[in-house]
Amino acid sequence: MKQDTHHSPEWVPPNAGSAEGFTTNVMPGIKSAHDGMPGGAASRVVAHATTRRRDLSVDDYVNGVLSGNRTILARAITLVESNAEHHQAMAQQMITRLLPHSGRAIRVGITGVPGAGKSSLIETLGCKLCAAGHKLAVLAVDPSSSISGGSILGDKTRMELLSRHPGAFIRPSPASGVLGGVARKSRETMIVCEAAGYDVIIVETVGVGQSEITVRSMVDIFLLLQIAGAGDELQGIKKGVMERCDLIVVNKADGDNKLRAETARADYQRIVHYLQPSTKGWQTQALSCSATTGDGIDQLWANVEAFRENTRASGVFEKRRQRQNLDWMHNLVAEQLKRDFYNHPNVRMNLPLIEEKIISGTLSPTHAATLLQEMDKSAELHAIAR
Ligand SMILES: Nc1nc2c(ncn2[C@@H]2O[C@H](COP(=O)(O)OP(=O)(O)OP(=O)(O)O)[C@@H](O)[C@H]2O)c(=O)[nH]1
Ligand SMILES: [Mg+2]
Repeated sequence: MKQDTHHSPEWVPPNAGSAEGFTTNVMPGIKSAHDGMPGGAASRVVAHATTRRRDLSVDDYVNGVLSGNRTILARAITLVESNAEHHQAMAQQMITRLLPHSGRAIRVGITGVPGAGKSSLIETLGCKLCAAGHKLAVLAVDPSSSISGGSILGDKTRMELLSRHPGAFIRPSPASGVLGGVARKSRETMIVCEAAGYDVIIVETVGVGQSEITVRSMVDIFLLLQIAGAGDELQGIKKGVMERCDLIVVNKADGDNKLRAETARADYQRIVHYLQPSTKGWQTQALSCSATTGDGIDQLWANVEAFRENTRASGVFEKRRQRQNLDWMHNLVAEQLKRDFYNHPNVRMNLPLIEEKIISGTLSPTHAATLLQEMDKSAELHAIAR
């Protein structure tokens, strides 16, 4: 029987014949209503048949990830991103077992204003890297998803070629939680991808606010993508951002824009000499490239490799990772303490009234904080007076 692989469920081994006892072919759902129910309008969409996926054990996750199974990798990341408590417990066990298999990739952060061409650059660079035999994972840290619930980076569409490449794995930003939580999940996602054999990890983020600092704290090398011509205020170029990056790359150096891009590059190259370098022993470089034509992309990657060699030799690379691990631990502790605090029954019970009192001016924020902390220490339930 001819297999319609498109509808083959993902648990089916690629070589499974029809005699394997698997449901190896799922028929597409029927589009028009035909359930015989009164009022069944033809326009009603009938849901596709859904299949319950088998729950995986920690062993399944670990073995699947280590063998490079993409489906399990994707599910392992979903586990990491889950806020459910039993998922988090499993995720921690999994991460602990994957950690010894991680750390061998180069971790590259890319920031820049919306439209600078980050995704396009990752597409062009990524295709080159994959063609050269690298395995590339692209992650996104998207500050908008923590505020509005929407995602500005969750677009696979602009990395269409790359997303079809078997050597590439693209994962949009986790869609929930405060940025701190998103960062924790992205760190763990990075570990999972490295354990699955990805040797280049690229983290894309939009250059707004805290997200840059967050991404800097989890990558080895940080790249600021710029475009010539947009005013500095538009690009949000503050001294701080430039002092956090190791490479400044002026993108869209093509066509009419080539000359302006080159001028901008030269300006940046001059400026960086007056700034504090982001990485000890490495002079921040200004480059130009075009994600569209591919010009300058090889040179860009050569700089990333030079950075890695240089910082490895000086020990700065390893030191940064050690410090990042310490920060990671402290962030986890802070996050956990905060969660426990707000989950304490006394705090949960009294918080709404306390907030009311602060708003009406009958309780000072400092007093309120002290009150809450005392409640948090008490094992007995205690309601404050109105
Ligand atoms: N001419 C030219 N256009 C480019 C280049 N790189 C990107 N673009 C265009 O710039 C627009 C934005 O590119 P993206 O790659 O989506 O930019 P981004 O920085 O990822 O944007 P966000 O994800 O929204 O923050 C698209 O229309 C691209 O086609 C380039 O090198 N040259
Ligand atoms: Mg993008």
